[in-house]
Amino acid sequence: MDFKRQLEDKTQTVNKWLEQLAPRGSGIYSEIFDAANYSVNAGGKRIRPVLSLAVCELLGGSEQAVMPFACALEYIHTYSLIHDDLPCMDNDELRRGMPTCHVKHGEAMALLAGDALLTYAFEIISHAKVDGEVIAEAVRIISHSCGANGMIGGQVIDIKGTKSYEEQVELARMKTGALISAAAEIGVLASGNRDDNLKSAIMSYAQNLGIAFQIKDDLLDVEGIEAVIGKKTGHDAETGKRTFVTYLGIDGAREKLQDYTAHAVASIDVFGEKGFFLRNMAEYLLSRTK
Ligand code: GRG
Repeated sequence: MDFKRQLEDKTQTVNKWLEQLAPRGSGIYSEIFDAANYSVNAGGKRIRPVLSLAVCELLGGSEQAVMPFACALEYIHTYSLIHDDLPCMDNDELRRGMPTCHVKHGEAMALLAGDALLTYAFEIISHAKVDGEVIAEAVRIISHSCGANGMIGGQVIDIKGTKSYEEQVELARMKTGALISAAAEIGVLASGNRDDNLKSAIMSYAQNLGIAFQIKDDLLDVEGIEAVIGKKTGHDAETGKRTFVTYLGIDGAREKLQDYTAHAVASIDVFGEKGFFLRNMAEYLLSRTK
C-alpha cells in the first residue's frame, strides 16, 4: 500500500476513535461540549495521534492499546490551539479556514473549552484498558510534555521572544517538539516493546521531526498560501516575532529543515523496510503546504 493510502487509513482510524471518545454531556452547560468539539473537528491533520499509532504498530502493539493515549494528546493539542488563538495570546480569528473557537463561541467559552479538553484528556487516559503502571507512565509522559517544562514553557519563550538561534531551537523543542516526542513515546509505551535501542531510535526520530515541524511552520508563515493554510500568513513579521526565518533567512531555514528531516529519517535506519511509513511521514511533513 502506498504512503498516502496508509496515511488516510491511519487518519480515519484516529477520527473514528476521536468520535467514539468525544467529550459529551447535556444540560444548561452543554455549550461547553459544542465549543470543545467544534475545535476538535475543525480539520486538524491529526499528525500526533497518527504518529502514536504508527510507532505502536511498528513495535508490534495494537490500536486498542494506544488510541486512548493518542486521542488524549490530540485533545491537548486542540486545547493549546484554542488558547493560542485567544485575544490575550495571538488574537487570531481564523484557523484551518474556520472562525477560531473564541470568535464562534466567545472568549470565556473558548477559554473553558480549552480547560475542559486538557482535563478530559487525563480522564480518557484513566479509562484506558491497559495495566495501571502503563496508565501512570502515560500520565507522566503527557503531563510533562504539555506542562511548564514542555509546551507551556515553550509558549513562555515565544511570548518573551528569543535572542539567539539557540534559543529559537529551544523554543521549538519545547513548544512544538515536546508534544510530538510525547506522541512517539506513548506509541512505544503502549506497544509493550521494551527494547531500549528501538526506543532511542524512535525518540531521536521524533525529536528531529519536532524541530523540523516548527521550521516548516515558520516558513509557511512567510511563503505559505493563506487559502491553503486556512489562516493569515505574515503574522510573525507583523508582530515582530523572531522565528527560524529571522535567524537563518528563507534559504537557510529550508536547509535546516532538510537537515533535521534527514536526521529524523536516518535515526530509524534500524527498522529497514518496516520504517517505510515513518520515513515517508517525515518527507510529507517537509513538503506540506498547511
Ligand atoms: C497552552 C496557550 C498555550 C500554548 C501552547 C502549542 C502552542 C503553545 C501554541 C499553538 C500554536 C503553534 C503555532 C504551535 C506550534 C506547533 C504547531 C505548528 C501547531 C500546529 O500544529 P498542526 O499543524 O495543527 O499539527 P493542525 O491544525 O493540523 O491540528
